[in-house]
Amino acid sequence: MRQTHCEDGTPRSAPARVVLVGTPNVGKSVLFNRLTGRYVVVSNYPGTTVEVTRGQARIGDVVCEVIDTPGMYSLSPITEEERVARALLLQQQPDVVIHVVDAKNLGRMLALTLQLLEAGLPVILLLNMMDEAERLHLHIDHHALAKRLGIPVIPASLISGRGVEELKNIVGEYLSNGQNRSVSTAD
Ligand SMILES: Nc1nc2c(ncn2[C@@H]2O[C@H](COP(=O)(O)OP(=O)(O)OP(=O)(O)O)[C@@H](O)[C@H]2O)c(=O)[nH]1
Ligand SMILES: [Mg+2]
Repeated sequence: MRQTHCEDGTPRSAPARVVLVGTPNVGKSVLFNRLTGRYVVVSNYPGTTVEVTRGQARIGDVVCEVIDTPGMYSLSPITEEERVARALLLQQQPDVVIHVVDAKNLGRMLALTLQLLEAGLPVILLLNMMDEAERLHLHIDHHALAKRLGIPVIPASLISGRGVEELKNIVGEYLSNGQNRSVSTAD
């Protein structure tokens, strides 16, 4: 648990928060379903018609809230969906941000990873759709990429569950090490 504040300013404990981000159609919702249990809430983000799905997960010893965000291409929002995703990232102090990308189009997707890092967010990069990338004989040196970016980079194929256990282990480490971590909320 960590301290946040209620609307009247009094402190309260809130569950750790894991936010899933990425462009449309990369597998965020498949990951959400793999991480969360039965208690899933879908609601419109306040003041918008954009739906946000939240669920609970137990990762390691920590019970956390997982938030599935609408697809976004950039932290500089153009669409209402992107504005909501940006607000979820910058105003809700995530403990972990999982950037899900399509490994087949990695080059195009890393710009958002860099923006997330520049915003000071605790990012883990998940290279999804490795099954398709491998079918195309694409080789990705994820160790070198992790070194260059300075964050964990995990190859995965969420549709079959590949990479999910490794991801959970790393998220668990972030959650147990970063209980009092404060994240830049600069807008
Ligand atoms: N081949 C393959 N397909 C996958 C994998 N992961 C997800 N998919 C498929 O990719 C499609 C998109 O997955 P979603 O989870 O809906 O993607 P999303 O990121 O939530 O998309 P938006 O909600 O539109 O932003 C679905 O048809 C999935 O079945 C994977 O590892 N391999
Ligand atoms: Mg989705």
